[in-house]
Amino acid sequence: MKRRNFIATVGTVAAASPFFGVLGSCASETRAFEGHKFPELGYDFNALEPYIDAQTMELHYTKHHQAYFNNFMKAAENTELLETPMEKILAGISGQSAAVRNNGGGFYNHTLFWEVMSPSRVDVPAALKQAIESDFGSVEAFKEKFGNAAKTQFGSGWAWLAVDSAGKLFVSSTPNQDNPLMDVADAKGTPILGLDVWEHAYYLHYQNRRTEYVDNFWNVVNWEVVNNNYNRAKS
Ligand code: MN3
Repeated sequence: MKRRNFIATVGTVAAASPFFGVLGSCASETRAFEGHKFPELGYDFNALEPYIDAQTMELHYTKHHQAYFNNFMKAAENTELLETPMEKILAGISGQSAAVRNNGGGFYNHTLFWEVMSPSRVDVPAALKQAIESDFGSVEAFKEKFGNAAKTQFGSGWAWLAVDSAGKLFVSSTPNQDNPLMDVADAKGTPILGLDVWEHAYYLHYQNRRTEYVDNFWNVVNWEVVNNNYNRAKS
């Protein structure tokens, strides 16, 4: 596989995540929208082993995520969607086609997913820890709630930690490639952490053991990025 395409180092990601531009936030918030871009993966395919295996990462990124992006761009061709930030598209997704909903969602969700993972373990920063304790009781209680959402999502979908319009954290799950930004979501807000529980995300390594995959997710969460997402969602 063409590893040379994905040689960004972990340090580079921490310093300047390429995803912030795609998600249309961070310091570039005042800048004009520059179009939809397929993100770089900020680490090597084997970087999250043994929790997420290299083959799964490679297929997930180069095949699944790439396909969502390509199909979204195809659906957006010759429409104003090309010039519309993804957050805005998702907020009005009930007025879009199934192709835009599924592929735009898949494009956005995976971009966030790669971003919130890291090969090196990072503790939960103080600000986010305090908010989690305030809204869930404890970090352990939050992890249990999020884990349950991931484990009990029927069929394909995602588990989320998100911030609602009042700035409060909540846990939810969504089917398929939906997410809390969508106007069709039961629980609406800004996702700051997401876990893919489609079988393509874990089946090669874990087969039917989704529970084990979900429990191991905590070993690869990049809490620094989640904390940054939290601060942006609140501001
Ligand atoms: Mn996936």
